[in-house]
Amino acid sequence: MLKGGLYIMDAASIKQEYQDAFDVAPQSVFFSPGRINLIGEHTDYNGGHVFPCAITLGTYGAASPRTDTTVRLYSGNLPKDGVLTFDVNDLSFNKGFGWGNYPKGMLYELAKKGAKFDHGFDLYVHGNLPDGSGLSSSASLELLVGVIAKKLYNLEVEQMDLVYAGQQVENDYIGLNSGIMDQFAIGMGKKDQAMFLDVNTMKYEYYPVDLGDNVVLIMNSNKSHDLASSKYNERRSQCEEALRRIQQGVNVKTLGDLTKEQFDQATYLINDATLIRRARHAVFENQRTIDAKQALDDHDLKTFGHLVSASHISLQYDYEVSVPELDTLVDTAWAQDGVLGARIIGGGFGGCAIAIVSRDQVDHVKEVVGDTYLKRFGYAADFYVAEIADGTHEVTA
Ligand code: GAF
Repeated sequence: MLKGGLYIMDAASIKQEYQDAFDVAPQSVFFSPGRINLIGEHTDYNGGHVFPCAITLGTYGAASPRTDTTVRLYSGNLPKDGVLTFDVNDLSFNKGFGWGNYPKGMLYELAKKGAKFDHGFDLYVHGNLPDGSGLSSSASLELLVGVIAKKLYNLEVEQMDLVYAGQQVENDYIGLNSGIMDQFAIGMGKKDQAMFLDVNTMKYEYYPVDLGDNVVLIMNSNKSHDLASSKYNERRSQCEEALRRIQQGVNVKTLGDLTKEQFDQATYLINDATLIRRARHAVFENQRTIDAKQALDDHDLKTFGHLVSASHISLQYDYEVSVPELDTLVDTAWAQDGVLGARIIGGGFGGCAIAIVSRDQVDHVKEVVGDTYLKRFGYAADFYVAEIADGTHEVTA
């Protein structure tokens, strides 16, 4: 069923789709969310803080064990790919295997941790995370398969083990040197709660998202961020190089250990304009994230909104991960009454931005931002009010 441009799914419909694809009913059904991030972008792999939440848009999966060692995969989003198959005795990466590498990679990483797969399974997935939108459909799929494998093979693993395995799929199997934020938010999410995570220590707290009369409006540029992985990896290496140079004179383990003042005094050690801007983003964004949580503690939504917008400016000019499409969404939102702040979310180079908007101004903001975007780029942006959801779990139909 389509509603507001989005495919609306539930456990019953995914069961039916599985049955149509494989001719029998599935044994179990699971849901894995996508994620947004209130603030704290490109801080995770720099040892800083992040403030994400899982959302109700995500990926459904229906699965049943098989008696042989074959795994059959089918995606309701990519029917043209047909059924992908592999054997649990060969979990090696294969570029031509496309989206199937995420489930296969998850089994590969779990096998490295000692999981034994003595039989295969059939899996049907269907998600309503818009394609290439930066709401983390890949981490959603990784955690989905992790939770399914835990159930089908009676694995003795904690949800956090699956979170780490998901990150390893990205880093070691797929080759994207991402941080832990997406898998963490998706695996550990709780309804109506954000998670304030210090990646240096992996200590976190759940934080009720109370934005008063405001909502988080997701603004999807519909410009895919698909080709962003090489630039993402480049940003990460630039931060690592800046850190190496700082470490010549200052005793720190990560950029997240530095205060803004310590960073300022260490810039002479970096002594390169681009590296200074990259590292400055990481250090200042970390502090902004801590300050944003404090602002919410103080019920100071105005300051929270300013920090959200400052994050965008830093991502645009210092980190250089924005694109005109995202800047247009954000700039236009900033100019509207009832918008407390707006910024790009996720890795960048396309995908989504968020705006913190007064509930009674949402329709107006969607209309003005949508019209401006359509006129400038010739295709439409999409808008969804974020609903904050539980992390990956089995659902009953
Ligand atoms: C992507 C990555 F997967 C995350 O780890 C994080 O670095 C994010 O970009 C930027 O904050 O979503």
